[in-house]
Amino acid sequence: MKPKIVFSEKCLEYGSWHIESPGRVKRAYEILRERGYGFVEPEPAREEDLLKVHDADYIQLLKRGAVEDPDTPAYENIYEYARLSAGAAILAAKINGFSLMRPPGHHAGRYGAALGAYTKGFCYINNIAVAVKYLDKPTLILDIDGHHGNGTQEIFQGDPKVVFISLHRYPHYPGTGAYSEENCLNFPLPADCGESVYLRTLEEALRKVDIGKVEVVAVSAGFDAYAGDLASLGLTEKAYTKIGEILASLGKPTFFVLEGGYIGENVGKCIDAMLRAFSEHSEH
Ligand code: Q9C
Ligand code: ZN
Repeated sequence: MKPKIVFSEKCLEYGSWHIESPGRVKRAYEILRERGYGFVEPEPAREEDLLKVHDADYIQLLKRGAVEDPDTPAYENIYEYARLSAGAAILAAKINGFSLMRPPGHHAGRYGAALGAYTKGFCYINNIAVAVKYLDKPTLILDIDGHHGNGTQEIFQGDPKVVFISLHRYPHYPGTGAYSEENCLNFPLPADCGESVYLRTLEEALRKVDIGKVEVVAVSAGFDAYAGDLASLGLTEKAYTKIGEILASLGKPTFFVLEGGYIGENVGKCIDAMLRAFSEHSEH
């Protein structure tokens, strides 16, 4: 059975001028609806769930909207939108689904902008981190967004329950992820490296993980490594099909949280490619 999509139209209410636009998610939603996916509505995360990941003072600033940076605007009610996106990640974790929500999260660190970056890269709350802390199980976080998941690394570095793998374009925003540190395994890749380099690197990365100790796989599912997108590594749908097969071969409960990917048509097609391959190759 294909994973369910966690989605609320509320996430389309703000920011139509920004590259991290409602249109990208709306288009992806339409494609997945046409292709027969089932949908479930999220609820906002509770503040206590956010506080397992973020500093209380940062959450207060977010409530007041005092978190603007050059990439990441202080939209009206952004706290509520961010809380709903985090709640959707929690629901995806509970049902092994795919959270198709915005804003994204993997550049948000404990105090806002993570690991020395100047901006939060369109992120407010680290959604996948909230979901992983909620489950509180030994987890492999695989970040396939084309940018380094610097916020996720900052939050989980040194955490014995978590292994974090990120494949990303380098040098590129946010500037981190050039090398591995402790439980955070980073695989910097040159622009437009292409699918065979990417998939070889992913398999090498997964070989480094003691998979017997992993109980959950959490995928930071960004699609801006797609050819021509913001962090292009030259991938196409075919690569996401292979990623879905590789994830299925791990044989673990798996959930997905949308990160970047700015060409909505591609985002929808790649989600379908990945989830279809994942479900077809998973044992029932
Ligand atoms: N303003 C995600 O894909 N670009 N974020 C910085 C200088 C930031 C990407 C360019 C890209 C952030 C979730
Ligand atoms: Zn990205």
